[in-house]
Amino acid sequence: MNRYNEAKIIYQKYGVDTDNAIAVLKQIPISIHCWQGDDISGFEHNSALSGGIQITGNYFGKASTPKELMQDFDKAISLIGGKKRINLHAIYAISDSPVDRDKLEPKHFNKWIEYAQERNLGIDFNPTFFSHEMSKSGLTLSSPDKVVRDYWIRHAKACRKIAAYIGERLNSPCLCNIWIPDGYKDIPADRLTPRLRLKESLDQIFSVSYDRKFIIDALESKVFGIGVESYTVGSAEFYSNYASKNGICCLLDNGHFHPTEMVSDKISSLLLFHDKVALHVTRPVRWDSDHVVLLEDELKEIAKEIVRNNATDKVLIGLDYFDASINRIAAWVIGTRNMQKALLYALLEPSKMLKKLQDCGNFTKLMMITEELKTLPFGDIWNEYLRVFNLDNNWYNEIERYENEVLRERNENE
Ligand code: RNT
Ligand code: ZN
Repeated sequence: MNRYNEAKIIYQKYGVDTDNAIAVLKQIPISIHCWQGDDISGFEHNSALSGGIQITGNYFGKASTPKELMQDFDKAISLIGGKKRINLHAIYAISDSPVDRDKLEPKHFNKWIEYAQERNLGIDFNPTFFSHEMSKSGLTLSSPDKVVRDYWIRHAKACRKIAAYIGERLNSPCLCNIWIPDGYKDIPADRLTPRLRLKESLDQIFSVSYDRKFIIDALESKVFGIGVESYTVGSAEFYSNYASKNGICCLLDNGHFHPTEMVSDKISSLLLFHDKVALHVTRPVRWDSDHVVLLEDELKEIAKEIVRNNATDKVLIGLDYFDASINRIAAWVIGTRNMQKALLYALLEPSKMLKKLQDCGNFTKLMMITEELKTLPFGDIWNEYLRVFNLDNNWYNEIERYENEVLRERNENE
């Protein structure tokens, strides 16, 4: 008997159907962020990364053109099984001549749409409010300067139009996520007015309505950024209230909360009041450092909340990390596979039985089973999932080959 069949019998003893777990996992889309491929540089080529986020490392071979980024993304997705989406930012517009961000149009993303169509990918989208002249004060939609605010309102409106167009062309709703860097380094004299301005800017942005079949608007909160340590305009409370009142989706980035606050614990509360919840899954190490996602406890707990609450179609899973110190393509593969592993781990939980134990107060047995589950042959089920896609755990050879044949060349030509 092969290892999968043996493992299957072991899980059956807990009432878990491993074939079903694999079938469900195959259908859960993961939105993979294009920006891991080029350290969030984009194709504008005229400003450094700003907005309180930072990338460290200078591993060779970074993509610097649409062609290179697409080629690298292709390599990554060839090593990842299951449903995938690509998450783009406005700075990845493709155009022969420079286009300012408030003048972006759907046509600047046609190449990405073709790319996605050829590979059966969905697309998600983000306006880019950082790394730009107009955000050098650190403020965008909450700026006291109306010229600045209006510029970014035009940008956000242009991006919503683009997202709705992408969603329509691909016949799959495009998540359009707004994250702004706005905040202050030191203790503000007025916390209310910047938030009032942000609220008014958002009201203008959302005054145009689109079909929810094509676009899902989301707002991403944050607690602090580098250089913006004391106050963030778009806080969790601000956006969760704004989102509830206006029928907009909240996006939770698990690097955007206080270190002992857990995003896994927040998902159920949002699910009760919203039809969708979006995630940026990342790995904060001591701060919002955006390390590559590993198969850690909090990741497993997030996956469990999605699976056991039957929310695989309500929680939109996106990744958001960027590491420039290792091979960027491997970073994509490792992080995305880990998200899928966490989902599989959750799908292999006898959750009905565990919930029952909780309800009848049998916490000893609940703890005992939860711990026993940790040493079941999970790896054999994961390998079977990979096998379905003709993949295995020896994918790194391919990265090494690509590194030698493609990435090293790139560096020499620079
Ligand atoms: C920043 C936010 C935001 C960005 C991306 C590039 O702290 O997490 O989501 O990482 O939009
Ligand atoms: Zn994020």
